[in-house]
Amino acid sequence: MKNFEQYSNLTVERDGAIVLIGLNRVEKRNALNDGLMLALRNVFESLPADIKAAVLYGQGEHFCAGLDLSELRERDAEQGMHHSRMWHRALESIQFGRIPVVSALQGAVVGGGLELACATHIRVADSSAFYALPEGARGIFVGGGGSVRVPRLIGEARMADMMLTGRVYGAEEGERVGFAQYLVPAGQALAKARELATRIAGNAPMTNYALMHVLPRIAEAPADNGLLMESLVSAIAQSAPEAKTRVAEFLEGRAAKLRAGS
Ligand code: 1HE
Repeated sequence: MKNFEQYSNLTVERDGAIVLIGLNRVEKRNALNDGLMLALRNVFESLPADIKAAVLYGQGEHFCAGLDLSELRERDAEQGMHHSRMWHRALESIQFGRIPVVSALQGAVVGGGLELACATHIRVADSSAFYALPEGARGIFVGGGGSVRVPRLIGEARMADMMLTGRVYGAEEGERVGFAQYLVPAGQALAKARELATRIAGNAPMTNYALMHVLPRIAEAPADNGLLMESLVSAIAQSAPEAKTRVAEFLEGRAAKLRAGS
């Protein structure tokens, strides 16, 4: 594969302007060990400049069974803290990287696997997907950014319920509460994620950048700061030559029409 390193626990494949990154520890349900987290960070930090969007998916029947629990036994408190910080850096390389990431979810999306999915920008689930935070039952706590990212998607009360009671959300309920933005029939998540990533790759880079890096900051800022940031970014985006070309295409009747469901 040109331009990409080979990884034993990840598959990395280019398709035009998008890259497909597959978790590849099927025999362990794609449980995330240190090697896999470091590989993920490495791949997201070294994407070639002509890659404009990514798809993240799990090989086999499950997206990801979370943290590799066999590695947990070996850590004391200080090592545990550094390990959690290592996860934070890896997941930040996805959420605040250079390109939007669409995840394709099936089967287990649990524990650290859910934390990983929550660091992507769009989640496409098929009807086999289920979501859980078994950390509660294992006597631990989330350590991969879940306490920050999960409440932003589904609310703090639902997250507390998941961890206190072991509640598992099925695919339909998961879409309704906000885990996934798209729900598709079994086996179709990867195809839908590819379609969306291809569309995203065709956007103006400044628009994609603003949605990844500015929108989440505006969402956390006081309203007056947010409005000012919005004006600044909007002015920068509309002054780019690409924006002028796209607006001209619309005015000359050459842009695709907006339609419900498209
Ligand atoms: C694992 C792991 C794992 C599977 N660490 N080895 N995550 C969890 O608590 C979820 C644990 N996993 C499961 O509940 C189930 O494996 C699944 C529902 C995901 C899939 O079930 P199934 O029947 O298809 O597979 P399995 O038989 O349970 O597992 C197959 C093998 O994968 C088996 O190993 P084997 O050597 O006996 O074949 C399992 O031990 C192994 N395996 N999941 C290690 N997670 C940054 S903090 C994040 C904290 C967390 O993520 S805590 C939540 C961890």
